[in-house]
Amino acid sequence: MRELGDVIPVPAEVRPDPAATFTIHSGTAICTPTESVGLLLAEVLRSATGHPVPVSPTAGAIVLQLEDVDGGPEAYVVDVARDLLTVRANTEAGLFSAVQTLRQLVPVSGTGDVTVPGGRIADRPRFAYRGVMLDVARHFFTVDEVKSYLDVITQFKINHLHLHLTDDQGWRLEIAGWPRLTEVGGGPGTGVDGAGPGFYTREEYADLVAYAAQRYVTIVPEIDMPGHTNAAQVAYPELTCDGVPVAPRTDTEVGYSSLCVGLDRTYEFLEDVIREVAALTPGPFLHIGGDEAQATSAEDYRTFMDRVLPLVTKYGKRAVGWHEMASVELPGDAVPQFWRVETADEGTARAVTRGNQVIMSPADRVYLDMKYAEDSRLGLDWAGRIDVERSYRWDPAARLPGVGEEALLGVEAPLWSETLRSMADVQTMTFPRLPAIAEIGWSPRGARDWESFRHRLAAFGPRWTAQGIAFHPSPEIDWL
Ligand code: TNX
Repeated sequence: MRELGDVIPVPAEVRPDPAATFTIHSGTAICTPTESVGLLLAEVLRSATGHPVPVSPTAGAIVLQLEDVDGGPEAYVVDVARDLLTVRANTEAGLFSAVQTLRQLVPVSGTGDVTVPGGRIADRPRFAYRGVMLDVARHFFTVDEVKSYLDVITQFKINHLHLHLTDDQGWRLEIAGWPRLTEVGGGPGTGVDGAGPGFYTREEYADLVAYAAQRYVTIVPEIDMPGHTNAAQVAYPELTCDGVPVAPRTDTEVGYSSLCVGLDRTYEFLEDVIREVAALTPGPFLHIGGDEAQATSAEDYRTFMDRVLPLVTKYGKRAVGWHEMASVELPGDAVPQFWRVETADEGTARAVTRGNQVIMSPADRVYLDMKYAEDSRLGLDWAGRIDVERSYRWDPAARLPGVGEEALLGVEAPLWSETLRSMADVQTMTFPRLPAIAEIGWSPRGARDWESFRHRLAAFGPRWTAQGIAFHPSPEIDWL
């Protein structure tokens, strides 16, 4: 049997009661008015035991209920007693968080009774935003692949999935009125080395958004601009300043493309795109990229952002942008996402003094596309090599001068896909580093400890194997 606190992210409060073990047996049922979360828990417990685990609104020894608990919308309390296991939370998202905790306390699969250690867990997140980014522009991943990824990352209480939908090598979301974006930009030969074609129709994207919402995950769509726009300009030469068609690109250079800042057609295009993406996305965020705009002058960049930021507001969304965006005056609800290896950034700090919140994604700590070690088959190394301890031993509130705890919306781990060709590749780069970053985003700073973490992480080797998830067997961990 696992110990009550053997969970990632480590819970805020754990009080074991060794006298009160709960047994899931063939007669155990889940009692809950919240059927959606009840069914998810039932699925987990059926797989762990082979027992039927019915869900009912009136009877059962496992009780899930909505009730006031401390700690905000995702907080929950689990009480494990001898004959009763209760879960309380303010919201369904909180109950879902609790289910992810319980999930780690039972086997992935098996047949026969399973015991859950007794005691109380009272848990709540440190940050509201705990994200992962997947680059579907450099290499496309299908809706089913992304759904399977959501199934794994939610186990670590990740609640935002940022999709990098457009870049120089591809455009992956259908936009009404601009069919060539995806016909050409998502067609054969797109992606790095021409190896990652594909795009989401509007229906497919809506299906993905709904699937994420059922798991309490907010999709954050990114349309990168004014740079990283070669694919759009291949599809529509009218989006270049001279109207001359540009060649498709499948290499990994960055910083060479720019939308034409002085052209009215640019903003007609962007208004169509922003309106569409906003309409398809129920979540509050719309990411406008803004990174590596080396082909746009500083003055043009400012002109551009001053026209585009109001469009995001006009269609009811909060703009997120890579932190270069903070070189301009931002609306108060805009969110710069810090991504570089530097340990200071003037624009981000200035935005914080004006009240903006920040997402932390320092590349030297959380970039899931960095190599683990010199001999890693996958990944890049411009921000260094990142093994688990390096992902774990840092704090988002201590990274940038002027950007403290109160300024942080949260933490996100981006996974760029230049070197990736399959979901197994995606999994290998994600695990075991994502659990480290998830713990930074969720757990209280004082509850974190590297030795404890590496011990808890070791148990996930066999769990991932049982789930069919590829992972890097980091030598820092004594895998079980
Ligand atoms: C930098 S991070 C980029 C991406 C690359 C990535 C590779 C950022 C905002 N821009 O265009 O894919 O490095 O690690």
